[in-house]
Amino acid sequence: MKTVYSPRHHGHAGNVELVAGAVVPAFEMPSRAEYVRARVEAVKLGTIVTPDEHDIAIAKRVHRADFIDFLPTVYPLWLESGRDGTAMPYTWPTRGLRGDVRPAHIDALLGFYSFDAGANFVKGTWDAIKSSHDVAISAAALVKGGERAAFALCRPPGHHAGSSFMGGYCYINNAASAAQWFLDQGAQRVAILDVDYHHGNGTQEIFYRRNDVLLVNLHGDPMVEYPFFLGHADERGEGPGEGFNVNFPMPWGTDWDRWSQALEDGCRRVADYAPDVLLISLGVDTFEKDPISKFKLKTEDYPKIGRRIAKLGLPTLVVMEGGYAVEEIGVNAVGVLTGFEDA
Ligand code: SP5
Ligand code: ZN
Repeated sequence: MKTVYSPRHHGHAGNVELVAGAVVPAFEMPSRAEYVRARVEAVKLGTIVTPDEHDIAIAKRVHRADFIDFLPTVYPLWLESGRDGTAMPYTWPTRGLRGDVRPAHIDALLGFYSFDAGANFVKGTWDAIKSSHDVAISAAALVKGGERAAFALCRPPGHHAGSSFMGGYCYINNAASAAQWFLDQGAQRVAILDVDYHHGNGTQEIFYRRNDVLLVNLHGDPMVEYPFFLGHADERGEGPGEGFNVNFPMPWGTDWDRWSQALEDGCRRVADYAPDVLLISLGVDTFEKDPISKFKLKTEDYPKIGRRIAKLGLPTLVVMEGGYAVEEIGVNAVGVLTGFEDA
């Protein structure tokens, strides 16, 4: 399988985030993508290609245009306001405040377009966001062109980004945009299987009222786990989308035995839907040694994930999401892909 990768992710570096009341170096860092790329090369998974440039209008099919247009302006506005370093929000229009009036100040705009303080900007962030989206659409084009599968080595990730908000290291929802791109290219039904440790709240929000995208999410129980405010089992979709959203929240400590049962149930839902194409939101933060997560998957489990997905027999686009045990991220993520190829 081919991998699409862009070196332009490198400029998105040196970010900080808030953890337990302290500002610390962000867990989402450039070496993540480099460990994955190195492992793709080491196991000779297939050719690594650089993405083509794709019109950002593609992303506006799943995101509000004003949100997408805001992203390249963030860091220039931040500098204009006399700051440097990391741009991040500190206030949000939550209950009791006006969320319908777009403010003018950069501090307010950051909160207006975010649900947390986890999608921060440095000088090279916009270029990395754009390149990550180019990676996803270029890899989708490989699948559309007849490849059985392709790997979009996206960085930054995307599944927490919704129609008009960023958060959780995510800005543009690469998987959602690629899913929409397949539909716009003539696909009738698309399925997304999100195996990242965290619930893909952005993807869920984007497709919640739609019946042309089935979304299956396996993740930590939002009662105790980030992003906390979405991802419960009773969220099944709304209106025409009812029944097209499937959540499998699982408790801290979940191991392969339990997790693989949810994978089996999720794969059956995908098979029943019989989509034209399958997207995998691939996070390997389910790993036992992940520094911010509490599942117990082992390195030997990742190829089994790939094998089960391959058994669906569908054209498949794998989109990189999370995973923060940096030194093992390559072995684990590429383990899913080699498992897929071996099936
Ligand atoms: C794409 C993705 O995986 N985003 C995850 C964003 C998680 N942000 C919240 C991190 C909360 C960290 N809690 C840290 C406990 C460290 N001991
Ligand atoms: Zn995650």
